[in-house]
Amino acid sequence: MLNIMVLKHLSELKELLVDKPTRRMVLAAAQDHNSLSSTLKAARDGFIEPILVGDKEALQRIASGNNLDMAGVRIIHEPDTDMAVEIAVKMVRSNQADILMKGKVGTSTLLKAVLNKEWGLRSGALLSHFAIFEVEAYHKLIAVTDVAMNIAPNLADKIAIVNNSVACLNKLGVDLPKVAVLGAVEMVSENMQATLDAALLSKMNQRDQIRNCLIDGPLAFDNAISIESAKHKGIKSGVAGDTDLLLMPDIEVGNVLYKSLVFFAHAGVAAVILGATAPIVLTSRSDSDQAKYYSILLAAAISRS
Ligand code: COD
Repeated sequence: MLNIMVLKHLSELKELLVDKPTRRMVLAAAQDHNSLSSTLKAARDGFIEPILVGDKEALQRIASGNNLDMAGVRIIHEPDTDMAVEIAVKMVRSNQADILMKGKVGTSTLLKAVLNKEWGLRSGALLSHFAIFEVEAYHKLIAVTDVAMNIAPNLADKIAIVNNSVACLNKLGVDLPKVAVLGAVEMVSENMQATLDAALLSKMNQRDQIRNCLIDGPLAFDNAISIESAKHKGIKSGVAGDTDLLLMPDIEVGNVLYKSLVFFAHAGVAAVILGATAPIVLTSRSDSDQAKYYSILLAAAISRS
């Protein structure tokens, strides 16, 4: 199988979908121009079969105003946003759809529906956000977690976040992803919780308590992504300079890195929520149409077969 970490460009995600069956994707509160156009493009390219749940009149207005072709696309008319989200989540739960995508609805409304104890998509695992970036200055795609869901993960949460991401990378063909646990420094400091958690995660990995990956940390950002920086500091590491996955200490660091990569480094991004019974495409309003399109492709690539 093709290994995603030999890829340099998100456009190559398409190669992971060759010979994979078309996935059914339900767009919740579908009357959102960017989400709708990226969904229709992914459908036109043959990667998904879309189901739109939302306000039909608004959908038709957006489609005709933006030259979007919705011919043959299944639409479930539900103008109430909360109800549209509930219908979409229940369709995934009852196996009428393989992927859930957020449309014109707030992130926390969608996540709370996904976490609903009676009809949500809980699997028993912690849900976490997983993003893959295409950055000109790095020699391959790089994954980052968790930049958007878990606010201040403790050690147990970080173990679950690593496990979610590693399982996802394994599905994408990376047998032993290199995981860098970030801190502000590369030495363990009793005053910095992130460095303590990083050291524990590394030791748990060495002892096979966290499997299918190679973890090192704490690593400062420069050591994680640059072998010259690591050598300069005298760091011996099987991860430094060739990281596949960056584990963030908390949502603020993660979110600032995400936005810096996109706005300063003009990085491309694809992102999904992992740990639910199905992948969830949950991009933010500021994400480009292309980011939404690649996120749909990523979700399709990891969706159950
Ligand atoms: N995985 C699994 N279960 C969870 C998770 C999770 N990540 N988070 C909460 N739960 C469960 C809890 O165990 C509990 O049973 C129930 O859900 C409610 O838990 P609360 O009260 O702690 O959580 P909520 O409902 O107040 O909030 C959950 C959110 C995911 C909405 C919250 O963590 C959040 O707002 N995260 C940040 C999302 C965000 O704003 N991102 C934008 C950045 S771009």
